[in-house]
Amino acid sequence: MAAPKKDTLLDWYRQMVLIRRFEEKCAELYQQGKIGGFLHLYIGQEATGVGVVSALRDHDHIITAYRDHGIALAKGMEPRRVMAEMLGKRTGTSGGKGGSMHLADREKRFWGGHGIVGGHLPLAAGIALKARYLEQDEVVVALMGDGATNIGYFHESLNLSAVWDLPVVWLIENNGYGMGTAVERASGQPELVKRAIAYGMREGPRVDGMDVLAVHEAVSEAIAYAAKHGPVLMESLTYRFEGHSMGDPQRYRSKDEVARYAEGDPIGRFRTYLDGKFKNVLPELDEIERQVQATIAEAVEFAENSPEPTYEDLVSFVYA
Ligand SMILES: Cc1ncc(C[n+]2csc(CCOP(=O)(O)OP(=O)(O)O)c2C)c(N)n1
Ligand SMILES: [Mg+2]
Repeated sequence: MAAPKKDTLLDWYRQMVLIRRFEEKCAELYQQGKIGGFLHLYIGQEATGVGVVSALRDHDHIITAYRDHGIALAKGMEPRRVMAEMLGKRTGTSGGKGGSMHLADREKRFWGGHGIVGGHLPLAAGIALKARYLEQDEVVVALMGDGATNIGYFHESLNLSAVWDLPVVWLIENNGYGMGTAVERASGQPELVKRAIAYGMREGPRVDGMDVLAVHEAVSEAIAYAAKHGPVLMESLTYRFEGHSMGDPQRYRSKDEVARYAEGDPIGRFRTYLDGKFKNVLPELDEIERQVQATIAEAVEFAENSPEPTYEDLVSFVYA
């Protein structure tokens, strides 16, 4: 595969930094009581999100679970409107009704943001069935956590996708844990990608999820395969640096383990890669960092100064 151009690589860097800083700010706003409900941070997993989204063609679809801020921002949803959604404001991407776990953008073919573990997998199959039925060259990338592979939705969706040769890339973001349960404690076969064999679909690869280039390349290839031949099950080996959600005491892992993974921070790694590849690029990366900080500051200001939803908002779009 041809190496992406410098501008493209710097844009991936920008996206990864944007996700990181956006979420650090969200954690702060959560502590201040300005964000309510659940908040699941993607910190540590940015290379997977940006690698996947950058591999999508314009007409492809993407869907994920509740750890969705990274995908929303990488898909180009406006940071200020995403921040307003986090704060439950009227100017948010779903008018403040969805919040952290339900970011979505129909025009960008980003179908959410879903709180029920595995609940979005049948939807992914359905979107792919539409594409196959109408003979459209569209692929669905369905992200899920390692924990989601043990729920019935996973079995039903993967099985049907193989039976009907649906154009889906099933991508397990294996961050080592489903809440406080390590993969090895929950799965008889901890090499999750091997489950592809049971469904008769293409297995793999199992990619280094902390390496944005590796993820981009593997997913691009998987999309090309799925468009032609049907489903693929692949896995991205990643790690979340923060708790499952805010307030997780993290008794299931040691500080040493987190520190070990932090040494392989996907943003730091990519920065080192860019520094080795392009002459005198560090000032450019620092400038990107400054621009991102300004974007976040502006997003917070916009969100905080936005109006709360009204009573009419409360009763609109309700099915009874
Ligand atoms: C059907 C269902 N059961 C249980 C839960 C509670 N729950 C929320 S997240 C989670 C763990 C999922 O872990 P994983 O799929 O690995 O995703 P990660 O949080 O690591 O991104 C559980 C059990 C839920 N939301 N939905
Ligand atoms: Mg997990």
